[in-house]
Amino acid sequence: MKNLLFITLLTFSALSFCAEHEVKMLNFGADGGMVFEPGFLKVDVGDKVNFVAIDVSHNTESVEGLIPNGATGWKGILNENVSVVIDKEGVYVYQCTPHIILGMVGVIQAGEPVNKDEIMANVGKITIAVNAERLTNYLAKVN
Ligand SMILES: [Cu+2]
Repeated sequence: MKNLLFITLLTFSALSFCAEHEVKMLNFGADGGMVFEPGFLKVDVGDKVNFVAIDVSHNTESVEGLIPNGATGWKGILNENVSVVIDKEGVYVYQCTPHIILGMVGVIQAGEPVNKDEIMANVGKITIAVNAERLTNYLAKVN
């Protein structure tokens, strides 16, 4: 009986396993000033992404129209750690709202990039004055 319970628990934990990923909100990182690190992340549907407010004055917010159809967006407040479960397959673009103008933007790919064409068609709506190549580079990693 004890063995059966043990096997049941093992099976359950194997089925419910989802990976967790960390994205840091930083004043300075490998890609320059005011960045998410890593700025591009590839995950599986059901994985959790933990945005960690290492430095102050940052947030994370999914960009309307630049996430998969039917996906749940998110909007963190300044200085807040946010955990997001990625619930739909596709590409997600997110920003730090006060620093999007400085190119503080990130991309998450979950499974197949089913909405990449839509993203590429609409990404020009984001206004970025500095470090605009970051978003271009992150989107180039989507495949
Ligand atoms: Cu920021």
